[in-house]
Amino acid sequence: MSDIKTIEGAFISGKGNYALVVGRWNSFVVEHLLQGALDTLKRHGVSEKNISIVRAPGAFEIPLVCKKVAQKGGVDAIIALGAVIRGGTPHFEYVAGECTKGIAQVSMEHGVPISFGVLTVDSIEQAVERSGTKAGNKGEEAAMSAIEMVDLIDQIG
Ligand code: INI
Repeated sequence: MSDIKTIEGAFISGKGNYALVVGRWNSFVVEHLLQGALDTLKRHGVSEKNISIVRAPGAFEIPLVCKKVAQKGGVDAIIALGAVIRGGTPHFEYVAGECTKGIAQVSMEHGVPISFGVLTVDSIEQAVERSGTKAGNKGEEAAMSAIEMVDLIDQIG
């Protein structure tokens, strides 16, 4: 047996208050991410009264919405959901880059875990694959990571 103390998050039933910040763009994909995240939270015992959904116009706005939610308080983790799909112009790079950077910045600034369930993909096909078909569901993965982080942060104290 080892004497090393290991701290790791468990998937404790029902723990924590969660906000899902959801971009409206590409809703045909994002709504599946949202359903996956909600299903995962509920199957891990999180009560509906401890879940809120906040809609943002697009991925570019997600970081500011996360910041306002974090500032208001009362949430243990935020789950950011959206889909940025590459088009024929550099627009994709700016939106995906700012969204990713902004989310990381807000999480560090406020000490609130924000899980990254924003798809950044080259095609609609890749987006569909990652929203509940052959490559899983990024919304579910983001919800799992949020549940784990809530418990981990609680244990670290
Ligand atoms: N927003 C997205 O969430 N996904 C996209 O693929 C996307 N594209 O491709 O343009 C997108 N753009 C909108 C952006 O997030 C802002 O809402 C908009 O620029 C207004 O600020």
